[in-house]
Formats: sequence, C-alpha cells, structure tokens
Amino acid sequence: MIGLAITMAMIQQPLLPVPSPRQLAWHEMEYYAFVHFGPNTFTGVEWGEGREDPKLFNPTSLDCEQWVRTFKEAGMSGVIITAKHHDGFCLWPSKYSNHTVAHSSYRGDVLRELSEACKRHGLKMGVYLSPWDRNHPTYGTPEYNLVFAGMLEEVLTQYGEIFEVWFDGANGEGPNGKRQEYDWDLFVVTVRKHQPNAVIFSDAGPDVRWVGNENGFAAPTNWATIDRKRYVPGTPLYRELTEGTEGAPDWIPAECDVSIRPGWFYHADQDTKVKTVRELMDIWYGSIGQNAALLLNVPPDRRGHIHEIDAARLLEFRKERDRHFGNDLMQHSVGAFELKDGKTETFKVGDSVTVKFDKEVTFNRIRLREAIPFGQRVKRFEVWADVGGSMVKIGEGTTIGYSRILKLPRTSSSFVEVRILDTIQGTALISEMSLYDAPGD
Ligand code: FUL
Repeated sequence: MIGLAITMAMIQQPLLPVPSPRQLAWHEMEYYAFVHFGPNTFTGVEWGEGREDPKLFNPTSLDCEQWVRTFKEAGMSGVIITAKHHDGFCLWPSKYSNHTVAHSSYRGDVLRELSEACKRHGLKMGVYLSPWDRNHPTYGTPEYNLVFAGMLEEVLTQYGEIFEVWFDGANGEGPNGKRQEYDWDLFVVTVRKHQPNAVIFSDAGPDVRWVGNENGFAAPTNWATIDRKRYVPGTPLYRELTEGTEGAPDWIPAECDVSIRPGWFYHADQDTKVKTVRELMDIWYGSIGQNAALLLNVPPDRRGHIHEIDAARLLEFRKERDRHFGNDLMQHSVGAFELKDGKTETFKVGDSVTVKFDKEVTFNRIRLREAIPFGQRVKRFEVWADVGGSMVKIGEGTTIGYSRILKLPRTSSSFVEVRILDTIQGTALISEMSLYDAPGD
C-alpha cells in the first residue's frame, strides 16, 4: 500500500457530497461483529412474539469478555449488539419496560458487561434497537415514540461511546394489532444529542445504508451516494441500495449485514451450518472489496458464549485473509504513482496510475482506494501490465470509492498501470494502491 493523497488532495476541491467526520471514522472500521442475543436464543425462533416469559432469558455463564477477545483476534474493529429486537426484550434494565433483563433469570446488564469488555480490549460498541416492538403496550400510539426515544437515551448515555446506532426496518403489527407511525426526526435528534459521533444506520441512512440484501454482497458498481428523498425506512428500493446512485446528492455508504449461520440467532441445530472460510472469503470480496463495510453476525449460544465452531471459523477466516492480503507487493516498487505526463496534480480521465518494480513481481489482486474526503469520482478504470515486453489489459472495473479489490489473472510484471477511463467531472484522486498474490485463482 502506498499513499499520496494528502499532498495532492490539499489543493483539491471536494466533489460534493463528501462524508461527514463521523462517516469517515466509520469507513475506517471496515469489519465488525453483529451479535443477535435475547429470548430467541432460548426459544429457538428468529422473531419472538413479545409474549415470552422474560425468565426464559437465562445464559448460564455469560462471558462478554470471551466474545470481545474472539472478535479482536478475528481482526474485527467493533461489535453491534441487539439491545432490543422485535420482541421488545431489553438487554439492559430499562425503566420504560417490564420486558427486560431485570425481569429475567439473568439479573445483570448485558450492555454493561459488553461495554466494559469492549473498553478493556479497545473495540468500539454499537447498538441495534428495533423500532418495531411486539411487546410494548404503547406500541401503535404516539406515546411509543417517547418510550423509544427514552430507551435510546438510556443506551446512549450509560455505556460510553457508541459508534453506530442500527435501526431495523422490519415493521409489523404490535401487541395491540396496530402499526406505529415512527417519529424518525425525534429518534435522529436523540442520537445526535447524546452520541454526536455515532453513525445512524437504517434502510436509508441518514449516515449508513442497508445494502439491500442479507447475503453480504454489494454490487461491483457501488456508489456511496444515494438520493435520500427516494427512500423511507422499511420500504427500500433493494437494487438501488446495492449499487448506490451515481451523482446522487447524499453520502450514505453501504454496510453488508450477514450472518455466519443461516439464522441471526443461535440455534444448536445450525452448528453444522456455520459458513466455510471459502464462503466468508467470497463475502469479503463482495463487501470490503466492493466499497462496503462488513457487519458479520456471530450469535452467542445459550451459555452466553461464542460457540467454539464459530470462534475457530473466525480465526481461520482471519488467517486466510492474511494469506491473501498479508504481503503488499507495493513495498518492492521503485517508482510509484508516476503520472504519464509527469506534471499533473490530479489523475484526469486518460491519466494512468503507474508503478514500476526493478524486477518482476507476481500478483493476482489489486486494491485501490479513492481519497473519499474529496468525494467519490471514478466511474471506469482498467488495469494493464507489461507482460514480456507488451502492455496487456488484465482487469477492469467501474467504481472504486473507499475500497475496491479486483481479482486478476496471476500476472508477472515489473510495470503496472491503472488507466482512469471515466470519472465524474473528469478528475480522480487515487489515495492507495496495493498488489497481492493470493493463493488459488
Ligand atoms: C432484519 C430482522 O428482521 C432480523 O431478525 C435481523 O435482526 C436482521 C439483521 O434484520 O430486518
């Protein structure tokens, strides 16, 4: 990896929209854990009805320290926990509900345990709160909006810094058969007031958007921009969310949420269905490699542990990523980022990002990044290499954004060129380029 954005970028005009400081910090997190935990862990369902006896929630040896240690070793940067899923059960002792840990067989505060473990290990914590609540008696009335804002205030003020607030878009009937009209403005204001650095996720932002599927894949063309006016949470335009929209007015990048198991919650009969390293690598290329973040769900079991199979898989996945991306061949380059005409400050359409080596290197992956503080611009590029004395096209792509990884045929070369073929407004700022030789194809 080499970086040169800063000096060049200083003199650049940003192309609006650009990420906010909280979004920029979020972009760098890249890969973090999702934790679905609650009564469903003990009843075996995915969507609890909210009428479950809270006493069912009974982890026998809850160990958030073990979760966080595992996530850290797995190379994850944070963890988002289902503080409240659709069943309305609160993993903290909320004063707004009788359906909480305080009324369960486990009398502690899961959010406290987790936040302390995160602080000890330097991981960031986020919270998932389902606006849809199948338990709360006020659901379906204006009063529920105040209850939900009050719950938000509790989780955003008692556990230290929160990096992301995840609003689930699923929305059905509540206990009284009514649907809720959500006061989104109130919810957003509440988050901004108590955690101004946290990004807010929903189907449509305002800070981070759903990628439109739960498989872990963004599209090869993936803009960080959408036109927010076209969306309301819960009624997404799936395809558009997967690709973003070129030239749209709002910077709302995609996050890929996917579970390591078929379900979001732990079910013992899925112990044999934990995703393989190969499947996880495909997800990595489809998310991190396609300008999105990866939120990988790893649900704790009834003991309150990350199951041994999942923990081992996460570490194997990390080792495999190291085998793919552990050795950046750019470290051997002798001349990098030399512009064709030697004078231009920026990469214009028709310019090339070029890299020379004093002897051939062999590679089959390229990772590119744009200097996103100045916007996302690249629409089309090609990768060329000198192979045995002639320039050969070895790959092509559309968008780059925060991060784009292309698989290439294994190539040996001492001169590599990324040709910028099309951009918004004719210029591009490429901030990093890496070359790797990954095992296999
Ligand atoms: C969905 C929910 O309905 C699932 O239970 C899960 O929480 C997933 C991440 O989001 O909308």
